[in-house]
Amino acid sequence: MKRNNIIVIGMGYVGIPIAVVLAETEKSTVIGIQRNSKRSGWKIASLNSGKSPFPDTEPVIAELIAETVLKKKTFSVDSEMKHVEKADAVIITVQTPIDPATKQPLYQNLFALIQQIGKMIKQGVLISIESTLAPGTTKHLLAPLLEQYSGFIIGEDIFFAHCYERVMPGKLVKNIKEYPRVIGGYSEECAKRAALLYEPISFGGLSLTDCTTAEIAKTVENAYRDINIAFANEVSTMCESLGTDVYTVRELVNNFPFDPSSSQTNPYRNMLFPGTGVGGHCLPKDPWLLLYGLQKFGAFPVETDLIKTARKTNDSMPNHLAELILQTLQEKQITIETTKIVILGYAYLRNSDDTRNTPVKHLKEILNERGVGTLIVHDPYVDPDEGVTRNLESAVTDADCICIATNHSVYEEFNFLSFQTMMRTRIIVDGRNTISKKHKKELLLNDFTVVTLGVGKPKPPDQPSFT
Ligand code: SAJ
Repeated sequence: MKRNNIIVIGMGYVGIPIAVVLAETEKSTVIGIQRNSKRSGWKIASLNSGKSPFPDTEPVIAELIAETVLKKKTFSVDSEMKHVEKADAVIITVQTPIDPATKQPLYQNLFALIQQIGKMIKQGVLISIESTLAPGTTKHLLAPLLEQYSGFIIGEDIFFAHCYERVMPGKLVKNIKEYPRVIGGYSEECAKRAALLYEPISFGGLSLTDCTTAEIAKTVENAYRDINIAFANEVSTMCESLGTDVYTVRELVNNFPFDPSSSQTNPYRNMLFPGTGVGGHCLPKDPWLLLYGLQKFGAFPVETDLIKTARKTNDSMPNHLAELILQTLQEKQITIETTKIVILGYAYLRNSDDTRNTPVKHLKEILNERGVGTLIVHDPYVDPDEGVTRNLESAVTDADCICIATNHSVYEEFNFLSFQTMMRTRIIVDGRNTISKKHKKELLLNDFTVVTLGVGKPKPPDQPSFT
């Protein structure tokens, strides 16, 4: 397969890494297409000047952009779709959001893009869609559109595959090169052609399958993680009720080795961490894409309570954390209307500036709805324009409660004792088990109240009842 001219549509967390990794091989000239919209159009000039849109959190990408744009000159960005006409391969990486109310995919933009591409592509082109899709989308929705608007037959004149991404913030390039890539072809020939495109950059190997299986694998991969996080969240609330520590329970569960003779082997269990909730652009969305595909293209209905309940459990965690805060304030006879609360962390993920679907947004909304007097959010990574402060001292001054909502490593290094004289009341509610056991002991000895999500108050022994 010829790979001289590659077009990558969508210059975001997925499009930019795949574009620069392909451009780095110098086997291809890559043009990134970015809509010149108000929100993201600035990326065109920024990328063409060799600058990364996320320099702080993705240093490797910044180097690769500079190298491929300025030195090798194998990567450039434009807003014009006309480059598709000469493309040997088109990689689609646009977002596939869901409607927050109906939980159904908002495919309008994707359909319009497929129609536009269909009208422009030449014979022999390979189209790879990396965006996460509901199972059945490639085969039943996008392929017919592509054939209708191009007049070509997929598998003979043109080739179409779903080759989903496995990017993770902070490891965008590493994952592309080192993780196995699943290639979901519309036909066997399509899968083979797509494999030729990805083979030179995929050192983790390629797994070829059909497009629907690939769509299921991707959405299941994230539904699986979402359910496991929900399990940890549910166990954490059980431990609160039973007066025990979920983190101790998790350590004991996970120290159950496959092979007792060498406990370093993979544990038999891998219980995840409870917390403030589940944010990001993958887990809150992908389980719903999976369910939509089943509902729309499944041959018969299937009960999917587990997946839906997991979503509900994870979405309930901001409320649970708010209750822990309000109960603790009440125990200290602090009136909600005059209290000052500081939330540490707004990003959905540790050491990240990414606030997509952050559960802390819900925590803020709940506390404001409950009439909290003053609410301030601190985050060392997130842009202050998102309503967060970088000035911690002024934030904690006269505060009654500090709530740790995101476990940025900077908070792990804090000596919270230094806030002793600044705070009005010394309450800390730790949503992410960020404060070490040792520091927690020091704080308790210095008139702090420290409440950790998932750690219950030991219950006094019940009087034995012999009735
Ligand atoms: N979270 C927990 N407890 C955990 C793990 C995560 O509450 O034990 C929360 C996080 O705080 C965050 C949310 O879940 O709010 C999502 O965290 P994540 O670690 O899953 O990170 P994401 O959203 O960036 O997920 C991506 C996914 N990657 C792709 O879809 C390509 C996911 O499949 C990966 O497993 C994940 O990165 C990863 O492991 O880093």
